[in-house]
Amino acid sequence: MIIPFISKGLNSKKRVVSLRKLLPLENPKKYTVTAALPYANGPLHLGHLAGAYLPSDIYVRYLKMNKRDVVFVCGSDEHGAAITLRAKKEGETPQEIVDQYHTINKKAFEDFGIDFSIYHRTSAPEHHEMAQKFFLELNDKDTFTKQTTEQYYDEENNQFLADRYISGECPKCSNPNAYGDQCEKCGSDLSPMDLINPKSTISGNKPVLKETSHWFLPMERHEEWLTSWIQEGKIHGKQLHNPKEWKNQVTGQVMSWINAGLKPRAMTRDLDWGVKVPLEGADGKVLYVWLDAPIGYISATKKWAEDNGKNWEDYWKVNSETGEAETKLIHFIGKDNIVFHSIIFPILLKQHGEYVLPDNVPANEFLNLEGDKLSTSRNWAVWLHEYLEEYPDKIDELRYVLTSIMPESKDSEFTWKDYQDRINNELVAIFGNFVNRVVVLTNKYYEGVVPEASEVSDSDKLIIEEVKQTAIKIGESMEAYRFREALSGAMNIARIGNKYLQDSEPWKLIKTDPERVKTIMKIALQISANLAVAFAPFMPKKAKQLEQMLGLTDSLDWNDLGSFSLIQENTKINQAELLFNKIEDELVVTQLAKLEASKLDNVPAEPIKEEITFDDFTKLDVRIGKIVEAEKVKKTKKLLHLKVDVGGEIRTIVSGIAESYTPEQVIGKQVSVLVNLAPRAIKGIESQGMILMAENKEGKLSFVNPSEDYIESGNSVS
Ligand code: B3M
Ligand code: ZN
Repeated sequence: MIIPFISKGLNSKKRVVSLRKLLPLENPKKYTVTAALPYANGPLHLGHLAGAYLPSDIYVRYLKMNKRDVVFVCGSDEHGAAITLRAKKEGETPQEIVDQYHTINKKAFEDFGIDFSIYHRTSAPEHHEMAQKFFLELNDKDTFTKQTTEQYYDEENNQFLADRYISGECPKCSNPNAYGDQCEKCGSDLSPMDLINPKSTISGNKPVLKETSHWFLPMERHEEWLTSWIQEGKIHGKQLHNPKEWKNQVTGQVMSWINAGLKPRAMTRDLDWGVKVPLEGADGKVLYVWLDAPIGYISATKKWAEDNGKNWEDYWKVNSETGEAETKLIHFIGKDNIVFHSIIFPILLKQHGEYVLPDNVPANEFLNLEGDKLSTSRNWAVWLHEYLEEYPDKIDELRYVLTSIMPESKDSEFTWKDYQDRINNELVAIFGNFVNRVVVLTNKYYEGVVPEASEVSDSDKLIIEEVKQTAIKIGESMEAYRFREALSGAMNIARIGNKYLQDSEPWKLIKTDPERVKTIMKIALQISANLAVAFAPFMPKKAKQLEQMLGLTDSLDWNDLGSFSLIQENTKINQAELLFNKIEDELVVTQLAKLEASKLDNVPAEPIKEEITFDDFTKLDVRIGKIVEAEKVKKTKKLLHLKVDVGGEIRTIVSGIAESYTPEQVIGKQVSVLVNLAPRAIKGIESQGMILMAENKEGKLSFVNPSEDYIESGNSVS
């Protein structure tokens, strides 16, 4: 039910509000917003931003503009195999790795304008303390069952294998690189025993089984209430949240796991890096990182509350008298973290008994890059810290582009060409152009003093109405976590402004009807002020710059959106300055070249084979040959059956070049042939030699032969 806004034309201060039917927690006293804690084992890339950090920052900025009491927590996830494997690879300690990347990522978030209330870290002592206390409280409530089971073990490294220490084929989607706790491709939660052909990620060896004991979370015990909570938003008949506000792909994925049957999951590990299990008989064991890390949200809130004179329990616990939740807990994550935030952590929160449950988990899908998946290991990424170094003056532009392509309901793609087009065709040509014309003309006609408007025409009223309606829709999109849609609404206000100027042509009327121009410019200035409000959550720096250009000293809040009395008559605006600059082709070319170069840099060179002697080398007899016949070997993809003239003798050779060359392409080609290789049968054909080929990074083959003018069949190669 939308209660229509009350508008009395240009000077009404009436709030433009859209009150939806109020459901529980529709208007909570507080908001607890979390963003997934990034592993402190590497830098951040655009996929991280578009997945969890930009949407959460936009939402929190929107809440703060609505004067809501919100805490926005994040921090470094500093335990688990992701850290220790990186440390092993770099020859550093886990603490050295997390110290390095905690600092880099914390600064990168700040510079990009992600305005956390606190950016904490799970290696902090106060986190260990909170996690151990939380674990003990759960254990005292019989949350866990202690079980001795056989676990995979790497004998070469004397280490049990769980999580990212073991990989194998996912039984659900056949991803060959699934981990021992999760498949990142299909998101499924796994245990090491589920993996097909498991191998140690430390040594690559096939693991053996060895007994060990752990504290398991019997998730199957919680299936019933979880089902009701996810499907109806209810627990034991009590409405907690509105399930219709959850994204279908989130509830769908959670229900698929519940319907497949939840299984007990080990919540401790045989590791030395992490939060120690605070129990007798638990030496050498730490909390599973996915038990410890979400508690990091709580320990971060506690630290923030202590530093800001607040009570952290107000942001995490139900009211101790009424049992009612008085805060809205929202987890912003990527889709690979859904199981942990919609099943495991809620089980722990509910089991504890005093905590609120998430009101929503608006998980985003993945962002791809230039036609390929973003990949840290393949260095196929646009790194945030590098972007900030190269383009410190284009931060809001990147925020705009990433929000425009945000993978809110399906994977999406970042390309540098699209980045250029959106900045040039939308920010420069629509938003920047409109504002610039308004400010330039106001300075030109009135020396920057806001004119007194006279009669508002019917067409003016339509424009005002259209902006007000758009304002309502933007607010609704924001409340529903649809930030792409909200941003598009903000840009529509700029389009309305541009069209209004184009249609009313004040630059022509100024000679014949200066009074009319005063009204036009007054309305155009109000539309510009609306843009400063609408874009503030998305592009905070540019919005502030626009406010200053318009001489607005009081900071605007969300309820000003849709108002046409934001700029007072006879106040003075400032001189025009370009909000955005065009992106030149050269930037796109440079960045694409950088990505291509990273591809080459990134393929690990094959290790050089065992050393041979000169005598070994002289045994090789390589001749120049000419391919005189060629055909594909039936029922194979890679093989060509060749006849090669090696100087008076025709050799039959089977060669694996069919994926790089067709038979027609190779007939007549001069090639280098190893002619004294022992013959061998390949697919029933006796192959009498080998054609020497070069292979590039993409696996494309090409012939190895001297320059054309030097070649004659039968010549030897020495
Ligand atoms: N460290 C992020 C990841 O899976 C993970 C999030 C923890 S949020 C408590 O890449
Ligand atoms: Zn899978």
